[in-house]
Parts: sequence; structure tokens; C-alpha cells
Amino acid sequence: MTREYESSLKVLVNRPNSELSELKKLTTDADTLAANFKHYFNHTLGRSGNCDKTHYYYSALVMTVRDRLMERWKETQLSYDEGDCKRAHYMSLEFLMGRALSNSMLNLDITEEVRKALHRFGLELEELREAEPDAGLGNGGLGRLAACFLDSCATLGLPVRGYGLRYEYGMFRQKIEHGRQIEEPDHWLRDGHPWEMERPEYTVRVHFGGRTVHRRGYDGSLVVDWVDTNDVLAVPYDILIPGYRNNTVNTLRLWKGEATDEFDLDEFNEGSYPEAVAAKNDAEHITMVLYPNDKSENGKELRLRQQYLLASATLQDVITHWLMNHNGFGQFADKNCFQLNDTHPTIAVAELMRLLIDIYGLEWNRAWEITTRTMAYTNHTLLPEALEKWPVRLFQKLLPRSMEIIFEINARFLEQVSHQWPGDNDRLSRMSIIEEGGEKMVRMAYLAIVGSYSVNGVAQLHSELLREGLFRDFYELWPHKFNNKTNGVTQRRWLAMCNPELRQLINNTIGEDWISDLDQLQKLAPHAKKAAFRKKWRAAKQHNKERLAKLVERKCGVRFNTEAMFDVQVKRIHEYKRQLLNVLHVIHLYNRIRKGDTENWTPRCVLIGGKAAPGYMRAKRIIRLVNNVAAKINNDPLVGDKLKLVFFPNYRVSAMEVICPGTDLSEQVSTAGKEASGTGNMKFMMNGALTIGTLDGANIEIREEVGDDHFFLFGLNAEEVQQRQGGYDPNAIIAADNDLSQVMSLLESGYFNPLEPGLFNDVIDSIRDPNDPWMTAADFADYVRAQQQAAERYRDQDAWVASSILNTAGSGKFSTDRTMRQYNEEIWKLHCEKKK
Ligand code: 26Q
Repeated sequence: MTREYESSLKVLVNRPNSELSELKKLTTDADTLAANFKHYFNHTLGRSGNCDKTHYYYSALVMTVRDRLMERWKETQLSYDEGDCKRAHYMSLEFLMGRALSNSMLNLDITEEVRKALHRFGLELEELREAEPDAGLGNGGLGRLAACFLDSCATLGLPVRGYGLRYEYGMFRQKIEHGRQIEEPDHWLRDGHPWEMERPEYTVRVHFGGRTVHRRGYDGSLVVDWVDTNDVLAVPYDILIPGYRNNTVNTLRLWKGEATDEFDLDEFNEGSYPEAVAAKNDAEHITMVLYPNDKSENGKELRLRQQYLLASATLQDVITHWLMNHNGFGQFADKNCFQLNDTHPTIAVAELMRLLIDIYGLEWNRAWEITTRTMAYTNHTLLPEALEKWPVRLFQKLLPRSMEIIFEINARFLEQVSHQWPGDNDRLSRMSIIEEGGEKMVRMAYLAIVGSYSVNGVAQLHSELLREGLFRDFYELWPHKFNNKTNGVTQRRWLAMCNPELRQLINNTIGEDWISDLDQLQKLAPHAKKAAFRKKWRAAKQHNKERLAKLVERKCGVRFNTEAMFDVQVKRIHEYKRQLLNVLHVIHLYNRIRKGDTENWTPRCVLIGGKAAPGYMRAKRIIRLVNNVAAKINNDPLVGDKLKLVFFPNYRVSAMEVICPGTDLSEQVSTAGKEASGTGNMKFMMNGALTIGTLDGANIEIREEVGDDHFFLFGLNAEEVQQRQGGYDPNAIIAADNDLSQVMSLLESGYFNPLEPGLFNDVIDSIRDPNDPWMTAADFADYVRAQQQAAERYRDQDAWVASSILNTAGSGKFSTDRTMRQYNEEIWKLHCEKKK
């Protein structure tokens, strides 16, 4: 940005109360809403009454709602500036927002008035809602967590801004054809995105490539220039994030990569005008598509470009805004904090150093102090293979100056380590940010730890395992940096919005305070003893099961009997999450039916859903297995209503909004010690599902909150999993277990793949492999026992419904309101000055 531009901005910022920006509050009665809606439909969108495109009704409604957000947003931002508030900047390559309409209406408290307004035009709100595509800018847990965090921060009135990328294509759409996953691009922006505001005036320039020149400055100090770069523009788009009925509206700022207006003059002068213009494509490609892997894929240049674009654009944005209101960096670290959502934006550590030193002329030590007082890192995985590493060679090519800075950070860091542990060379090479041996790699997690003042895991067990395992050396050096922040979910979306039946019942019973104070749900516990209340609770669940059954019928062509237990596992497909264990259990139930072992049978409908990373062949095979087993079972007349199995296609946020309210049993069966936290587990619990699960991630805390009697526990714990590695003999386990032997025999006989012999050999072999890290066979028998216990409980509906109520009642801890309070109290410490 040019100097002149900066100063003109300053004028604008300093004259917030000019006549132009003065706002009269728009009212939210049905009359005004209807008038606005009509205006947008006719005048702004230029449609006419006989146009039957739901899309335009939807767009007109979004504009109507957005106006109400806009005025609150301006006031909120002004108050943060006036209060000179300390701010947190949540940096994430993913924000899995889903749909925004219902959420915005809920938070603004205008749903019923909007419904009335639409009725005047003969329109149904439900239909317009369905016209909104999911904003699928994330893979799974980590991305959805970021979205829940934003909702809670706005609700708590915390000055937190999300920074991410505006991918043109979000998470792929999953089609199932002949049992196979087919990926289709998700061009979610095609019909326009009425929630976003382009803000070209805040565009920044981001450099790539080139080389560095080291020289002496006029005062003799060493100066580094980064020259001959290929530049890209980062253009921000803002999305408004309303708090729950508190007039706060925060910002999610997403960057789009665009070409600069310059082009290759040589080429141009040679007359190759089209070639010169075409070269611009590279820039536009940076934010074209979300990487659909939820574990790191090493070495993809485009991914590193994405990460750097986010880091550099965000830091420039924050610094520019800072310098408009402050002189120099004296208080910068007291007033700013960058929360790194996993290592993905960690290049920000080196980038902040570069900006402070090369652009603003600070000395190394001063810059390092600011960096390490503002950066905070959240880890989301324990799997060592999922830790991000980048080849030094790639770094040097793409970000030569960043690489120099990382080398310098590492040299100074290793100096500190050797001071603490003289002569311990093993430790030096273990802790080095640069991995040596084969091709030199940058270990992003280590860069994040060295550059941050806080390192947190996302559930108690996970944080403990980080300290004892993955990051042990760093914990020994800096114990004070390490802390835990157990994840949560926002109860606004994941109960109040998605489960209106239960919301109404809860409101009638304990009032509405739980919507912004989830611990209030505890007041439901005594009602679990009352038959009349249980009856209503059950009716709400029944209603939600009907709704889910309809969706399943539409998407899978299978009719679920709503009297049956709805047994659900939805999440990314991963070996460690053990969808395979779930399928083995379904085959076991099928075997029992075939044997006639069906006395006191509990009918079950099993639903499995989730996307596999496109290159993850084993995961894709598991999807085929689910589909093939489903085809057999659902078409076997012997089975009837006793058992159903479906693979639910294209699992995403808006699908979960229907799935979790209708679920009886939540499957959380990961190999202990592998799932960092899980958050689906919390959504199910909040909606009154009982959990069958291992002692992994947040399951442990869920069980603690609800009590052992209302959670079906099974399997090895994390320590036992560790101990068993090495001496594990799945074939002996299978041989000694009749049920498992029979399941394996049926699988191995080709019963589920008659036309494609050997199709599942690879999956079968993985169960029999003594090196199976997921220990599926080891947990099978205990899983079957726990499933049997769940089935028996379900037949005692009084007991089941009581447990269901107690699950909702005990879910208070798992609100992201609690999580965000803890981030704020223990990491960010946000505060504003008293207004004068
Ligand atoms: C990294 C580099 C290159 C390409 C892709 C990636 C990448 C992208 C996404 C790596 C990981 C992810 C996502 C991880 C994730 O979702 N982890 C989940 O985070 C949740 C929120 O903390 C936890 O509840 C889950 O346990 C954890 O699996």
C-alpha cells in the first residue's frame, strides 16, 4: 500500500461519526423485513414476481439479514478501536463455516419475524434455508473448531478476528458410484456469495521467489533486501460473525490471491502479449482450492504458497492497522496475539521477524521478543507422520529470506539448548528445527514451539501425551509454555439451531439461559427421574429420528425404522478412527441373525459417513467395504428390520445438523492415544446420544462429566496400546475368538465381493498384521460386549431416555464458550482501556 493511501485511510478512521457513516438502527419487525426483502428482490436483484428461482429469494433474504449485521459490525469495530483493545488474531488455513443464514437469524433473534415476513409472499423459510450452499472451507475437526471459536468469541464480546483463505473451491463433493467415492469439485462461489464484502482498499502485496541481497545500510548496520520477487496481491473479503443477541459482530477476513497489474516486460516487448498476461494465472491459482487431506502431505509447493500468503497478508494487515493508531512497536506485543491453528500458518513466525527487521528496521533481539510474546500454537495431532515438514530446498526457492531467518532462529535456539545440556549432541539433533540425515527438512512444529509463548493440546489426554511424548524435549526446556485447552462446540448451532424440538423442551423446563451459559443444562438432571419429562424427551428424539430417516431414504434409498436404535459414526475416514471396527461389528450382528441367535434382539440402523482423502487408498477401500456389506444386509430378507447399514454420502456441516439430533448411539472408537480430541463426540452428547467409545481424546472427559453408567466404555487405554506394540498377535486373538473368527471367515470367503475376488484382501491383511498400529482385533471382543450392553440398555427405554437426558445435562463443559474463556484467561488476556 502506498503512503498516500495509508494517510487517506487514517482520515477515514479518524472521522467515524461523519454524517455518511451515521447509522439509524434498522428495525426487525416483520413489516420492515418484508419491505426490505421486496426491495432487494425487485430493485437490487431485478427479479420479478413470477420468477421461481429460490436462489433469488434466498439472496434477497441474505441482504435483508446482512444489513442488520452491518450496523452492529461497524459499532463493534469502532468500539474495539476506541478502547484500544488487545486483540487475538486466529490464523487458520481452514474455517468450516457451513451455512450462515439460520445462525445469523438465531443470533439476531429475528427468525420468527422473518418467517412471518416471508409468509406474506407465500414463501417458506425452510425452503430458502436449503438454497444456501455450505461454506466448506475446511477438512473436518480443525476447521469446524475454528468456526465454533468465532461464534463463541463474538458471543463473549472478545475482540478476536479470524484470518483465513477464500478458496474458490472448498472441500470436494463426495458422490458414491458402485460403492466407490467419486470426488467432484465444489464451486461454492459460482452463484455469488452474498455474505461476503470485498475490501480492495486493504489489499496487500506478498512476495515469492527472487533472492536476497545483504548490504550495509547508511548507518553501517546490516540490511537485507529481498529482490527480483514474483509478487501476488492478497485481497481481503470480510464475513460478519454475529454474537448471540449481544450486538457484537466480529470479522472473519479471508484472503484471495490475485495477480498484480505488472507483467513480464521482456515477454511483452517481444510481442508475446497473451503469454505475458497468461503468466498471471499463477497468482490466481494460489487460493483456488482447499487441500483435501487432513494429514500433512509433504512438499507440495502450492500448499506452502497458500500458507505464506495467509501468514504474510495477515501480519501486514495487522501491522498496518496497528501503525495507524500507534507510534512504533513499543506496545505491539501487549496488544496483539496470533493463535496458530496447528502448524499450517507457522511460517508467520519467520514472517513477523522479516517484517519487523527488514521492513521496519528493528534489531533481531527486539523483533524476537515481540514475536515470542505474540505467537501461540495449538497442536491438533499426535500422529508423528502427520507432522508438517518442508524441504529446505523448496523453502530456499520460494521464500529465500524466510529460510535465512529460520536458520538464524535455529542457530540461536540450539545455542540455548547446548547451554542447558552441554555435550548432549543427540538432544541437539533431536530438537533442531532442521531435520538432517536425508533431505534437509524444516520441522514446522518445532519452529512453532520455539517461536511461541504458549503451546496447547486440545484435550487433557492429548496435552499430556504431547508433554510426555512428541514434545518431551521441549517440555523439559520450557515447561511453562505447555498447557491444555479442551475443545468444545457452539451450542447455538449444535443444539439451539439444529434441534428446535429439544430446544423448546429445554426452554420450557429450565428457561433459555443455557444458550449462552451451557452449564445451566445441569438443571435438566433431576428431570431424568420424571416419567412425564422422559416421555417428552423421547418424543423429541423420535421426531428427529423421523427427520433423519427421511434424509437417509432420500440420499441412500434405504428406509430406517425409527423404533430401531440409530447407531452413527460420521467423521473423516481414517484407519485410526476405526470405521473398520464398526463394520466388523455389523458383520458380527449379521452373523448372529443368520444363525438365528436373535433372542431379545435390539433392531439397529447403522449409519457411517465421511470423506476419504482422494489419495488415501486404504480409506477408500473401507468406504467400498461399508457399501458392499450394506448391499448384502439391506437386501437379505432374513434380516428385515433387525439391521440396516448405510453409507451416508457427502457428509458435511449441514448434514450433521440433521444427523446429530436423530442419533441414539455415538461411535467414538478410535485407537486410544490417536484422536487428539474429537468434537463430533460433543455434538452427539449435547443432543442426547449415548457414547460407545474408547479412553481417547475428549471421550475421557465426556465420560467423566456424564458418569460411567451412561457411557459404554471399551478397549485398551493409551498406555496399554503402547505396551502391546511389538508383542501383538492378532491371528492368535482371532483364532481364540469365535465371533471374530466367523466375521473374518465371512469376509475372507468373498461373500461381500463375489464379482471382485480379492477386493478387500488389503483391508483384511491389515487386521491380521502383527504391526497393525490400530489394533482392531485387540479391541473387537470388548467392543462387542459394550455394544451388547448398549443394546440391552436400549430395550429398557426408561433407562435409555434417562441416560440420554443426563448426557445433555452433563454436556455443559463442552461449549466453546468455556474453551474461549480459557484461551482468553490463560493465553490471550484480552483487555480494553476504559473509555474516556
Ligand atoms: C497439512 C499440510 C498439508 C496438507 C494438509 C494438511 C492438514 C490439513 C488439515 C493437516 C491436518 C488437517 C486437519 C486436522 C484435524 O482436523 N485434526 C482434528 O482436529 C480436531 C480439533 O482439534 C480434533 O478434535 C481431532 O481429534 C483432530 O483429528
